[in-house]
Amino acid sequence: MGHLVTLGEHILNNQKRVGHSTGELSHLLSCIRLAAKVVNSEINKAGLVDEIMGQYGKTNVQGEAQQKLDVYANRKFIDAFEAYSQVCGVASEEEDSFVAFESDECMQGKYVLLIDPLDGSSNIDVNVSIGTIFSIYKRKSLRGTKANLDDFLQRGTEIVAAGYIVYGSSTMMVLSVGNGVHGFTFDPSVGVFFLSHEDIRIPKSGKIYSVNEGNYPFFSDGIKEYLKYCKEHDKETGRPLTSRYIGSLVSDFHRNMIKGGIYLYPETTLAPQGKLRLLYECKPIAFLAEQAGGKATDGENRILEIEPKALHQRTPLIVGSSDMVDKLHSFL
Ligand code: AHM
Ligand code: MG
Repeated sequence: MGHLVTLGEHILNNQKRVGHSTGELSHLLSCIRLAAKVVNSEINKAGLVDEIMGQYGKTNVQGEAQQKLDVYANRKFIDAFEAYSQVCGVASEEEDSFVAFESDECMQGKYVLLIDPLDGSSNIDVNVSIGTIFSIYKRKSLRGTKANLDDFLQRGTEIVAAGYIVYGSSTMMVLSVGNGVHGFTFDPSVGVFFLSHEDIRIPKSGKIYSVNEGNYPFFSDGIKEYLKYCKEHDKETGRPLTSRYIGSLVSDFHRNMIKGGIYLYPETTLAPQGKLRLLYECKPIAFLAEQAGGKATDGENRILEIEPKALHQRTPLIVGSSDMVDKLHSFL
């Protein structure tokens, strides 16, 4: 049997590759790895433990019901980041504002981290895959000071590292530090993430389209035409395409990245900015898509180039195989 590479080794190898690295990013990634294991074990118990199932009785800043596991994951990640002192601040989809850590060690931190601790959380109660999405940026403010809003409102082109954890039929961490995308599958018997998917490339084209088609009446004419095109019978171009929609961005994106496909959450007449959050969901997913050879846009602009104006800003998202994204654009 060949040598299995662990996520820990991969992080260290990457640190060596960068040469001048101080190890801060490696420590930060190790912290995410650890917190992910803790959250994973809690998620796996979700069906058993009554107290943490169901709604927490609160809504988050966007007015959506927060599930208890959201709250749990949010706390676990933020506490871990504070304890590891590798970031000066965290912005989370579950918090109204960003958290600027105040200890001297944290304020020395070079990075800020943005996180959606449990995405797709409406799926928790029905045992469907959910995910954690994160991205890391170098701070803009001076080291030794408290993090400020500008540290978090950076373009996606400034991302240093991004990834997600998908809590699916197995738990996986998919990560990019800017040199391709690599996937690590968690082996619960030894508590270790092993490299299982080296250098993931999104096929240039695929058969899958993923969209909440219940929103059809509220889509623009261009999107409606595109969806008709997906369903037309045409032998030569292999249509109709296959429709797959879980309602968990991480899982929908992950499947499409492996198999080839397109995910879209366009603007609607009811939600003119779409549903998904630019900072917590779309930019990290766009970074991974591009690192794997795919594309991500809001229908007009490259997601990574959008200048964020607010922490909880929303944007339409079209992401996946590059030829499929181009094809959709030809309808807009
Ligand atoms: P959440 O952050 O409240 O969990 O919502 C985000 C999720 C995405 O994972 C998913 O792609 C999308 O919302 C599904 O939305 P809809 O139910 O409108 O199809
Ligand atoms: Mg979310």
